[in-house]
Amino acid sequence: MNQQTRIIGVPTDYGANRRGVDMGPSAIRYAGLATQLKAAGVTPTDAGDLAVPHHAIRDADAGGENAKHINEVEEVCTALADAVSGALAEGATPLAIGGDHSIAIGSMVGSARDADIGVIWFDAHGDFNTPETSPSGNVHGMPLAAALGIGDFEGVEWANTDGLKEENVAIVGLRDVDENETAAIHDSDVTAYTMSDIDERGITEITQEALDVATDGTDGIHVSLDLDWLDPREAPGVGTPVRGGATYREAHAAMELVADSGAMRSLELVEVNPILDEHNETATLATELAASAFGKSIL
Ligand code: Z70
Ligand code: MN
Ligand code: MN
Ligand code: MN
Repeated sequence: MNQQTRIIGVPTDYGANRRGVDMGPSAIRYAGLATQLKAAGVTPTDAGDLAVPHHAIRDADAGGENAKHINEVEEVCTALADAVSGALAEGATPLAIGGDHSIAIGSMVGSARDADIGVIWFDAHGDFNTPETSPSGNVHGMPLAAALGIGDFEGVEWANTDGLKEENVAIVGLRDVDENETAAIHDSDVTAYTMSDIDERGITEITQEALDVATDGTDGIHVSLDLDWLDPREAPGVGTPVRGGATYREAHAAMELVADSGAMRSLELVEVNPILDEHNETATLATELAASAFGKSIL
């Protein structure tokens, strides 16, 4: 097999409340991402890191009261969208490594530039806030609403994408959702699965359904993997750990089903925070899950 994948580092923490997630790309590379991808039978190339604006002194609350650092997020996501669509145009599967989850706006816009896509969003959180509903103002809690043009994000050209419909979005693993987000998710046409759904029906059935949602009438899917989807026992190095997450085996099983579908056109690994990690184990887990998503098999 000669599938090419292009690693795109996105060392930003402008969307998050806790610093340090900007070191994610280094940690994930150091954990052996390229080696893992080769073991999955794909040929990785590394495009290096995108330029992220640097402020020597950063006020945690600076820039846009309801959407902090939105200008920096726009700059980074616009560059990422170009890098993702550029990789696809050259026949490589883009693999964005974050960075906080705000980068997903760029990944989705880029992946959907010349195609109709679906999205599977593995996350403890809904990431469905808008600047008007967000309790924190952190843009990493908003990327799905941004790409879908919900609320304040309606008509925001750099963030919206015509190539993604709510009907083709599946969120998997919810266990920490804000009140306003619950209403917005219900009002939308996205499909959302909580951890209780996984407990009741099993990860295989839920992932298969999510794949059906995301592939229905689309050219392929973007897989967005927030490492806080996993239980903090497996993935302690994240900014917002929430108990009761996916196990190591559930996460691998889900990624293996993604690989079996043959539908993945882009992938991202986000929210790895090396400062909060233990011996780089969350970054290591991210590389292993990427390998499973690209089809690494045991036999
Ligand atoms: C909360 C907010 C969040 C992480 C997303 C949390 C957001 N819903 N945290 N991803 N790690 O502030 O919007
Ligand atoms: Mn997230
Ligand atoms: Mn999350
Ligand atoms: Mn609707």
